[in-house]
Amino acid sequence: MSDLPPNYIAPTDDTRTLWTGRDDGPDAHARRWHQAVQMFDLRNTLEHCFDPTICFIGYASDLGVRMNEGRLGAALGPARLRSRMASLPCVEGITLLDCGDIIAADTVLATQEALANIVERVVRAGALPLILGGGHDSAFGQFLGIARANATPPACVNFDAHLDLRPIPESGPNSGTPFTQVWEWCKAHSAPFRYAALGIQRMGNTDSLFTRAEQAGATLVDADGFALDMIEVVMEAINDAVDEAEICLSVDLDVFASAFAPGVSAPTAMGIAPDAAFRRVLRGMLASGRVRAVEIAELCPPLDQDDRTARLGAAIAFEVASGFAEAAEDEDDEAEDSTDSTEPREGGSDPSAGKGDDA
Ligand SMILES: [Mn+2]
Repeated sequence: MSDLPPNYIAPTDDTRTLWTGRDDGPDAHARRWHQAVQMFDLRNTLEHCFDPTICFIGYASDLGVRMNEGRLGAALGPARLRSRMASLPCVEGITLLDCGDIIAADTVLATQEALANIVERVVRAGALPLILGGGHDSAFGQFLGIARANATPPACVNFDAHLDLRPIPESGPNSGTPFTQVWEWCKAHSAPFRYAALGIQRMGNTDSLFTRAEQAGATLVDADGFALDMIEVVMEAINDAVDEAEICLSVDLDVFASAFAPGVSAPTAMGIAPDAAFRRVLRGMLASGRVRAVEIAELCPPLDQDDRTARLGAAIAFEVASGFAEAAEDEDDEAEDSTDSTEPREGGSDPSAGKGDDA
């Protein structure tokens, strides 16, 4: 394993202070994330995590947004997300580690490489990286980290108003090009490019970008796909796109309507709602047990209103933790079933959870 990148910042006292919130006492069933989360400095070796473990990694950079001529502020996203996650109730069986931040390097590519380094470490230790963004250029770093940790490159599933498949300009990659970088990486490594973009806006992308998506073999689900009577069709489309690969999952907060997510560089007037349809698709993917990393991208606190977008990002983090816990439990059950198959397999509390079993 290579050295830690110079733009890795281990958790500081300030990081710890962000995790402050309501305290209902030490009872295990009354605890909140700020009471459970441990600061972990990756200059120490992260030993193998036998319990389901989430490692928060801040991608405290909006360099890619700047290079994309977007509105700045996403570098402050990770700190805001930590504050808003602090009072979430603990999810049983999940260990939470805050591993600190990646800050902008001289270039977007160097920043992405630094993230990849950290993601690879965490994935190799058997934990789930939860990347707190930050410009969406993080997606290539996430992909690269998993691709290096595993034998086969993962599929990318991206909730986003935008395809993020723009040609890479002479100035280098930016927050609108991460999946072009993945595509090019796959070409260079003779690997299939597996990409599903969900919640895509017709008006958020030019015709030529849709043509590129077609050339890339991407699977697109537009915002209208997020209706309860469409879930099965959408899950099937995602399953086909993923094709049994492992998944790196992106939630770009601009996939949501600006009424829900005003605090992003590029708000979306007619974006999707964070409703049951969205949650079922998200849970379906987590239930597959194939999600190897998750990122919540593009939170821009200076543009937010009453922390609405930050709270939404935190709520998604909670969904991820809950879904991850259920998937881990299912895996345990399966392991037990293989030694003692007399017990019927328990379903989750969410009736949709089983639908994504082969996502
Ligand atoms: Mn994006």
